Amino acid sequence: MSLVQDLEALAIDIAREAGELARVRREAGVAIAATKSALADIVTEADREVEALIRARLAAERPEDGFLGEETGADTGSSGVTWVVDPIDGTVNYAYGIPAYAVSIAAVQGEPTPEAWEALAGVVYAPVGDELFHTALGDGAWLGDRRLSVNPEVGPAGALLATGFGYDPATRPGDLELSGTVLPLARDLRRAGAASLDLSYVAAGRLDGYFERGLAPWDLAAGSLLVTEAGGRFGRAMPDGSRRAPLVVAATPAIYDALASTAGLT
Ligand code: LIP
Repeated sequence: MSLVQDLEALAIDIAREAGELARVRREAGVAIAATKSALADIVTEADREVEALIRARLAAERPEDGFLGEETGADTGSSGVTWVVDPIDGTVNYAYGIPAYAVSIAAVQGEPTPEAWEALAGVVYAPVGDELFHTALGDGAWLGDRRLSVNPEVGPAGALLATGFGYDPATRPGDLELSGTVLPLARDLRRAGAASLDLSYVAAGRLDGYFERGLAPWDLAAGSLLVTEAGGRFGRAMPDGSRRAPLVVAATPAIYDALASTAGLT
């Protein structure tokens, strides 16, 4: 197997183990461990335990690699490969018992920032429903053993779009304004609460497009590769040079340009 296929296979194995741990902990009851950037930005004991499992497995299998995780931060490696990990994406869903959360693991090379990295492999695993979205650079995007493709066109009723809102209440007016600006393109909006699943759903054709401001690198690292490997387009930038949080847009090419320009992605 090639390097990217090896990285994908390792990510799949670890994501399955991590996802099962998250599912078992959820069934046993979830404790909020702390709040982070805002009152709504929580971390559970399971987030920490799952990230520790992922980190330990990666260190054992590929000790020279770097790591960037939502809960434990960054460690530089020497191999040029960095693992970008969200142990439980959709944390608030997870804490409330809404079965829409996923383990997101990506391997990137180069500087581990979304502006600079090249994504090599990515896995988004949703343990409830046992949905394993996975990809290796150049090998396409998959749900289990089914190859994925973005929707080739958008219906006459408009695009089915998804978005999300930041944890910081100060961002809400801008988020709502953005949603209102984009709404004329949409047949409807979905707000699932897990960016990695939103991006996976674009890749799978379950959504025509997705947009959100303020995502962290670990929210989008695996899902963005799934989108592009499924024939979709992905963009991330500071909208019109503003100082607001970076805007992410992902969509089928059938709606990408209209969505990106309407959302202000320069
Ligand atoms: C979440 C994202 C979601 C966004 C939330 C939060 P977390 O990540 O997946 O799309 O709207 O504000 O950033 O915190 O569950 O890992």
